[in-house]
Amino acid sequence: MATKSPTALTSEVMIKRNINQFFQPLARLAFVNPKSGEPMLQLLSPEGVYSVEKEFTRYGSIIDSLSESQLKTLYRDMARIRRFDQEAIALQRQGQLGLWVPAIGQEAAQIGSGYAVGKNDHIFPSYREHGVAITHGVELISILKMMRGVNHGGWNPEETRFHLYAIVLGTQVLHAVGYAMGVKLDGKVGTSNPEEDLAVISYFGDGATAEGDVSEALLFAAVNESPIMFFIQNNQWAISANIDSQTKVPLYRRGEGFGVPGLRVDGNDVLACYAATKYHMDQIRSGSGPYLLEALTYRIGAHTTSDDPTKYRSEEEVEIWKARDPIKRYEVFLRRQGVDDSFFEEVAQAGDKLAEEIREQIFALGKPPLEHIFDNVYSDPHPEIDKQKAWLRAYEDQMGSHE
Ligand SMILES: Cc1ncc(C[n+]2csc(CCOP(=O)(O)OP(=O)(O)O)c2C)c(N)n1
Ligand SMILES: [Mg+2]
Repeated sequence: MATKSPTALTSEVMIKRNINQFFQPLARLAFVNPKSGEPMLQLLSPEGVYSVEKEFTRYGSIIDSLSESQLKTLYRDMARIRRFDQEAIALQRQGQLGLWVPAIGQEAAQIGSGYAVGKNDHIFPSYREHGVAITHGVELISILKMMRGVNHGGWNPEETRFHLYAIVLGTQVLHAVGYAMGVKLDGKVGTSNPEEDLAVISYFGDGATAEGDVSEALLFAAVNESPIMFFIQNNQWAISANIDSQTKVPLYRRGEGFGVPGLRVDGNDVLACYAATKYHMDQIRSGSGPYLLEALTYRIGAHTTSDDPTKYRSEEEVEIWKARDPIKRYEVFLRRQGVDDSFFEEVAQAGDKLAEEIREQIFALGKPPLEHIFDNVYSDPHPEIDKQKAWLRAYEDQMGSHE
């Protein structure tokens, strides 16, 4: 990738103006302020300027090897997932979805890291990783089906290696470590054949780090030298609980006491997220043991469509993080690389088309057979479940609400 010299761009000037707000210290957020002095891998500044500090050369080399088409894909998919998110919020408001979990603001952390996960690797997400999902072939409508309640999971993890969403915080991290321990026992790590090796990555939030499951997972991974990456998306809020109430040290250091080293990455910098995930997943696959990445980012929207964040956080804080928008920042970078308007127009049009398709697909979904609620509770028939099924069937028949 050849870096071109900076050119004057209107959007860049606007971004710079906003950036001046960054440096107003937010006392409450002392150690999550990117200016706090904590080390952080950043390859793309908020102004969209690409540079690699000497100590981070190994990450820069990964970006240097990306083609123009790969660089464009990162943009295309960040824009795609944001548009999808906006449409999903609208669909929920129109009564088409029971709930929606927005990931706006976290696109770089998800698309960047997602594309760095290898073709044999397994991914254990929480419930907000829609961006990671699309980098591994999960169809967007599958995610919506689950949020509409027409099935229990949405996709087949055997096909995508992207496991089902976990709503109970931190549980997926233990599942992931268990899987990683199995991978090692199967001799699929450090075989010196990169085609064979595989690793595991688990995504979880800042709030989930306070769960006992996550501490247990870190310890099991460390003592068993399991091939797993712990990927924390620190969006700084766990519903209404701020990061201050979850930790006394920066989260990239959370694994240290267990023996799991870590790194903080600018979670709004798609190139840093890609490079760090790629570098450390490659290492893990070849037998280096577990590693932890903290992607420092921000949840721009509500926790879910059932939440009202204006009740617990200031507009000023949200504005500061909007100015660090991962997509806008990357657009400035691409334009500097010589990517012109026609590409961005094409992406915008693809977004309109996606919105239309998603609506058509949602409206075409029928109601699932009522029995499905009960069918997967136990592997064998159970008299109590049969009783409940019969009761619900009679109730629905009486109400005439389920054909
Ligand atoms: C064990 C458990 N406790 C509480 C909840 C309720 N809950 C759902 S999401 C959430 C906040 C999680 O925050 P974080 O881990 O930072 O992830 P984010 O939602 O910000 O992506 C809570 C408390 C839950 N799902 N599971
Ligand atoms: Mg959070």
